[in-house]
Amino acid sequence: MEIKLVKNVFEENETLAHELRKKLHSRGQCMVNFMSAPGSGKTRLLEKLIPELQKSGLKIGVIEGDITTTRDAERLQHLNIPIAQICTEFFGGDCHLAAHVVAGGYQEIEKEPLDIILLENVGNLVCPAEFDTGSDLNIVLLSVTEGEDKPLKYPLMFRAAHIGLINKIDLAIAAETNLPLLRKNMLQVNPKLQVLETSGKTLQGIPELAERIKNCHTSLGQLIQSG
Ligand SMILES: Nc1nc2c(ncn2[C@@H]2O[C@H](COP(=O)(O)OP(=O)(O)OP(=O)(O)O)[C@@H](O)[C@H]2O)c(=O)[nH]1
Ligand SMILES: [Mg+2]
Repeated sequence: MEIKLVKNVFEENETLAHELRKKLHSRGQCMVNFMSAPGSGKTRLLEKLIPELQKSGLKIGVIEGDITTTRDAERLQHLNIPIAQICTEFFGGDCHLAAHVVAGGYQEIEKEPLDIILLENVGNLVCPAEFDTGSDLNIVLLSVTEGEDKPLKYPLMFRAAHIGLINKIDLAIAAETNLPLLRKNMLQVNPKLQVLETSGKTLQGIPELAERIKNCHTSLGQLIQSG
């Protein structure tokens, strides 16, 4: 009997991610996927990044991904923007967001006029990187307390990312972080990674990060105009 070799178990996810991306683009929207280990500072960063993006008149929506609780969505509620919270415990407790799950989250906010959708993935330094979410930009956060070796030990997310944030930079001295080594390890895994130092406390690097995200949205608009 012929043996069927499954070459791409992620094929279905990729198809759905492609469809979602196409749908967003047709509406002039782009999506940014924030990934990191639990507690690296994704939600706190979003809290500071969103007002920075709003300064340019951009309409921001958020899709939050967690296994349980609506805590992260609650922390962003004061920003008064459309937010969808996904809790994966209702369908198996996945440690990542697959494209069909993100599409479900998007459905909850798609009636709102939005320019940029910020997606906070489930806290996990490995699995989320395996799934195309339909985003245009992947951002990985590594906080200075996690150790310089993490890009080498968990390379997948750093390879999948366009931007790498060295986050909680305000704690670098207290944590005795070797910043040049951390940066070198990130770039060893992915030489194309754009590395920024950020802090959700002091706001260091937040305007630069907002600029990169705005550029992504602008270039998307140019792409649509040129057909
Ligand atoms: N000093 C300092 N603390 C931070 C910074 N960013 C986040 N924190 C703190 O770190 C803790 C975790 O931050 P969160 O924003 O919840 O991290 P997260 O990545 O969203 O966590 P999960 O959603 O559980 O994966 C909180 O106590 C934050 O206040 C930062 O830039 N500097
Ligand atoms: Mg969070």
